[in-house]
Amino acid sequence: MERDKNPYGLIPDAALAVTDGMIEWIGKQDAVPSPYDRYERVDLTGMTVTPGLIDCHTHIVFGGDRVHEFELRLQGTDYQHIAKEGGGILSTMHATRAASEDELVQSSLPRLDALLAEGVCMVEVKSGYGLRVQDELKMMRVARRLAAMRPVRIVTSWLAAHAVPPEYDRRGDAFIEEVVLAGLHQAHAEGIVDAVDGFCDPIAFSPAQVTRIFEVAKSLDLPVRLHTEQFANLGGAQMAARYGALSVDHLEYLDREGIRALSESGTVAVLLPGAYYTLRQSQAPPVQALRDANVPMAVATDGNPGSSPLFSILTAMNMACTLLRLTPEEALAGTTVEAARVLGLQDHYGTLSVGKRADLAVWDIRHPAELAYRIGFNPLKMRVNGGAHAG
Ligand code: DI6
Ligand code: FE
Repeated sequence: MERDKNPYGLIPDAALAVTDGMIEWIGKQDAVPSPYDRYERVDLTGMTVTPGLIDCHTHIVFGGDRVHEFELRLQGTDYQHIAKEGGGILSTMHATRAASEDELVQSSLPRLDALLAEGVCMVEVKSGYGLRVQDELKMMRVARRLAAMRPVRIVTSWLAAHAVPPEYDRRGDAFIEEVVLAGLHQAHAEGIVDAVDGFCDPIAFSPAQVTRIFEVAKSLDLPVRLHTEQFANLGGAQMAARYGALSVDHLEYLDREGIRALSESGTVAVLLPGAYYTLRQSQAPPVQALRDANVPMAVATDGNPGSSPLFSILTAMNMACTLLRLTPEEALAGTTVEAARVLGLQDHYGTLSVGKRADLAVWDIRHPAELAYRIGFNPLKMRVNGGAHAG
């Protein structure tokens, strides 16, 4: 997935050497330098090796489920209406508050494992279903515990500004001070938060409110990201770009000014086709305009109980192609090199390059375009995490 090479940066008949969890050499098989003769060899004849996949936007830690809302939506009730009636994110909030840390670990593990089974080596996990300091912290601790239980890197985002809980009804600003920011300081001190996220939407927080959060993030030296332009356009993308946001996510209602701002700030556009599909949205994110403006695009599952109960990165890639018209190459870049950029880790992850971490996915396919092609079929042969065989 290195740029300025063949499509996909593909090297036919390749070999790579791994030492101490890092890629030490990569090139053609017939050009392997002789010092590597004494290395242990793994024969991957006929396979395709890609960077370990990266799911850069998930909410896999949560309590309960939202299957009843699935039924309601199928009968015609819309997502925002369910949210306004106290369902949606708030329904998951109740279940998440009620769950212990151990229970959340146990309920989240199968979702994490489903991602790993498809070659994912790094997963971002957000808070945002506690909406009280102690429960937001609990979610972040669960994410850190998951990282210790599986060979995977987990990156956490503080998304306390996801919805206003009932006890702060009509007091969004007080919620931001007393929960979002008070909790952020604690989470930061505890070392359990890697980035700050928010939801900028008429059913959530205004750009002015998010600005307040981003100012504090900046003072703590934490990178920012934003869920924005999902159901309406409040100018969240421009605001996030002003803060040098790593990413803006969803973007169905992104406009020209937003695209211009992103192209200037280098912010990655994260496309979440699972939510677009689940909510049967009629307006797709402006992929061609993003491409024309050279805005990098990532693809993620948004795995969550409501708007995107999708825990398959390969399906997200397929949907990104079929529903949003990405090329299979863009879809793979979106779950490797661009996803690494979203997490601020592009120097160490996301391509098969000398000096980067040896996170590899080995597939029983002949060409990388096949990854986005099939639906509900998993050709993963082997996952390698930091040079170690990981299933
Ligand atoms: N937009 C989404 O699609 C997720 N969060 C957000 O801000 C959905 C969260 C949920 O419905 O539980
Ligand atoms: Fe999300």
